[in-house]
Amino acid sequence: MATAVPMYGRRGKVLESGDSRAWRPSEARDFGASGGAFPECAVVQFPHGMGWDHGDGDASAPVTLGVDFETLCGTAAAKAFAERRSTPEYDGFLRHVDRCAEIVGEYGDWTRVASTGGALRGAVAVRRVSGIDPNTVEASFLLGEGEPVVVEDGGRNWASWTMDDFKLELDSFFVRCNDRAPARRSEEGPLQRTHQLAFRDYVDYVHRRDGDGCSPRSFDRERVPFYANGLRAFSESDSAETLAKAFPRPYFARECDQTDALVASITSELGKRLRFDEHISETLAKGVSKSLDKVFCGPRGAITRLHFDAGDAHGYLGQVVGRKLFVFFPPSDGDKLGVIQNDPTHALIDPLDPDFERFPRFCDAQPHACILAPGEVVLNPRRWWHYAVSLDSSVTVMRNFYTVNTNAEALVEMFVSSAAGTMKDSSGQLGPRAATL
Ligand SMILES: O=C(O)CCC(=O)C(=O)O
Ligand SMILES: [Fe+2]
Repeated sequence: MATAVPMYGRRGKVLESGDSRAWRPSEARDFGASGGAFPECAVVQFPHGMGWDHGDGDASAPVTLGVDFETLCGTAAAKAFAERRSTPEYDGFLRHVDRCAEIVGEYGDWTRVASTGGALRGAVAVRRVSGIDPNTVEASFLLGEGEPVVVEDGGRNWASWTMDDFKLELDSFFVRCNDRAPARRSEEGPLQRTHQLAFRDYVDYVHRRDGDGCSPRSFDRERVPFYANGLRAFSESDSAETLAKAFPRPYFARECDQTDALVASITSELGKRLRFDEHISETLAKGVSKSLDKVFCGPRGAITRLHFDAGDAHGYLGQVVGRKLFVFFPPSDGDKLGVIQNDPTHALIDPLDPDFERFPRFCDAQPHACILAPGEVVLNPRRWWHYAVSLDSSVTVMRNFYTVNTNAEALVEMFVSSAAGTMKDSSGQLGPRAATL
């Protein structure tokens, strides 16, 4: 008898979602009466049992060439990590390192001037505060255009984990990493390369690559680092609860992160109007909330190119391991940064190595820069452009959030489109109710 096979879009989404628990066929009966294969499932399959081992042995599993999917992915990743390939932004970062090294001299520490040297000369130092009153955060930093701020004790209730603590905890969690982040709809220069592997193997790669010390000479100048960015470890890993306990919401965000309350009222309102059963409302609420907490792990030189966060979201980014250089530009600088036409939340300027000939208006843009150390959290108001690069092997915990007074509308929109998607998913096409949203 055929097993209950999840519908298209709900199975084998390993490549898209990074969820290694997604359904994949593993027994003959999974292929159903038609015997057809599932092209979207990344596992070796044989339609109509072709090539199946019908001998004496166990005929229940598809032939897997003796290796499982995870192993195959890990091998491909290791090969890509060893390839000699770079990207314009990694080369730009290395030029910045060299300019900073020139400033401090042979025996100086280039990271001391990483936020003030080279192209960042003239950058405004991001304001630093500590022990702030959570009730003042919205008015001081989020209303109007807002202003980024480093909360030096922002991670005071966080665990001080090392990268190896993350490795132990996340272990076999299957993660995606890539050499150009974030992904863009269109790419100038080399296309983004993406690989997947177990988190423990990724951490081994980071250790191997970075070694000790971070002198300009110790950078691998031929191989761009792969960055494990936007990991949904808070929601999709078996360690979600442990992580939530180790890295609770920072104290200063207690009042201004109103996302949970907003999500609750939006789902209940939407549920009433669309006559959802409770289950759909809950699935929606969880799905949206889940997507907001992320982990970023990478070697020195792992870069997030210039962008602002989609969905009109505010964000906070906290360092748990290593230091990270952030460069911000105010929303009003957008037209000076080489915004990508069909990708308006992304910009082409490299803040560390700008091409003034191509983007002459960049001369008038005002960078704001900071180096974030472990335990510090930077608040990133909506629509502020930002660029980030790891100065050490790094782990960052990040969350996007919403407040009633500033960006709640965008959250509503996100729900409406996500609700339409959910209805589309479960009926195979856009249902009549979703179509009228
Ligand atoms: O690499 C980082 O820490 C920045 C991440 C970020 O801004 C984002 O993914 O939206
Ligand atoms: Fe961002």
